[in-house]
Amino acid sequence: LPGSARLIRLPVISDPRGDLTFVEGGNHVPFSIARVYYLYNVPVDSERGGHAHRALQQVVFALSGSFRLRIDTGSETTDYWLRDPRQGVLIDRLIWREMDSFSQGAVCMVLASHPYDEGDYIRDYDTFKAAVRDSVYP
Ligand code: T46
Repeated sequence: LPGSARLIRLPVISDPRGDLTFVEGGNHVPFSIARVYYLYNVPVDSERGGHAHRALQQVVFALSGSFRLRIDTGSETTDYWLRDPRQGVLIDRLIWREMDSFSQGAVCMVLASHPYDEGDYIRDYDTFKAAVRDSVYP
């Protein structure tokens, strides 16, 4: 749903050789995956995000290490401390997100529903709030 975020759990196949997790677009994530990107070598005091998207849906994972993902719907804020590579946060469109407190060596992987498009970003918080209002009361 637009304006919502929730945890997604991926399957894990464990045997004495280790763990294997997989993700299928349209199955474990509710969109077909058009893009994958990852953040790494992130300084501990770095802050990333600070924007929303008009159309993009994404799922954010900590493949290694940990970080905080702050989700802001415009009316409430939820912190997710991501540290389990099986568990991601599905971020629908029109959600403000901020990321910080990256542990040393953290790797954040993101699955995205569309290719990169700067025009899809809302980088101003008041514009974000107005877009949320317009989507709730069109
Ligand atoms: C998001 C959070 C979780 C590209 O050229 N292609 C890409 O696919 C991406 C993601 C970024 N870029 C360029 C755009 C900027 O010049 O890389 C530069 C850094 O991107 P940005 O400042 O947006 O990075 P973050 O970590 O603040 O945000 C990113 C995503 O952009 C955003 O969609 O939800 O990760």
